[in-house]
Amino acid sequence: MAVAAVVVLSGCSVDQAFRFGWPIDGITDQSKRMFDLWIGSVIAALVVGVFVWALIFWCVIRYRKRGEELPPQTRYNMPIEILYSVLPFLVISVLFYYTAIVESDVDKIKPNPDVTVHVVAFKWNWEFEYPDEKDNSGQVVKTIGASDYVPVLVVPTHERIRFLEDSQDVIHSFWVPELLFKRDVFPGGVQNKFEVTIEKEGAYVGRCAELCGTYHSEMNFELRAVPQAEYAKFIAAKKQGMSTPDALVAAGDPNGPLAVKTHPFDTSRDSKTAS
Ligand SMILES: [Cu+2]
Repeated sequence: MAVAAVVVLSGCSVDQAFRFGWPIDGITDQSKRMFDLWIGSVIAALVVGVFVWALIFWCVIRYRKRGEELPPQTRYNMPIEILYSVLPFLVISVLFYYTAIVESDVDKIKPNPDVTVHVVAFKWNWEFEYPDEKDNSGQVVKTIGASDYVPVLVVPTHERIRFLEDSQDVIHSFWVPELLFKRDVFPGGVQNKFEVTIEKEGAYVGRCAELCGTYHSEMNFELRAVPQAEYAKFIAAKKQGMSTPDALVAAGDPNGPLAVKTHPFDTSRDSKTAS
């Protein structure tokens, strides 16, 4: 009854209930490994929990008060003392082992990524450069956000993308919720990096996840994961000197030239609307 009430009253679907609090479907292969770790940990916790509840209820019922006489007091029972010292250590060892494996896998930087994106964060927007792609005049292909333009970061699906991160002023954090991953962007030549392979096409809102000043909450961008062929068309259009919206139209992106998951903020000081 209690479990059913929690599921029904919280408005969770059955599918969500069996995610045991996992936030959203990730779109990368890395997020699937993290999901598996989460489910494994929850099942381990439930097994321990059910065992402990069973012991509690058994003690409550089997040894309930039957009279005024004090029952025999057991102390210094070595087997039990050793058992409840060793068992928790075993439990955390197993959790640590699998966490370390998944973490090093999610964090892995392999040689020769398919696509490299240089993320440059600044107060309060983003610049995305493709260092391997140069246009006709020898300039690196890039997209820069402005107060009236949400930068759209176009990347291909099913290819390993390496993100290199630099900040021009303070610490920001690159976060696309659907990646189930975020990483701080540091100033001062400390370059963070990570790699993902995105498996699901779509438009996803990206945010700054590190409080970086007045307009931190407006520091949004959009990630477009597109098929390889469309990505190639987009890059070819950018190399000809097109703007990112024009290149998205030229590549035939179904989501259109401008961000669809977020919008530019109103720079008017009288504006009261949030992003
Ligand atoms: Cu920021």
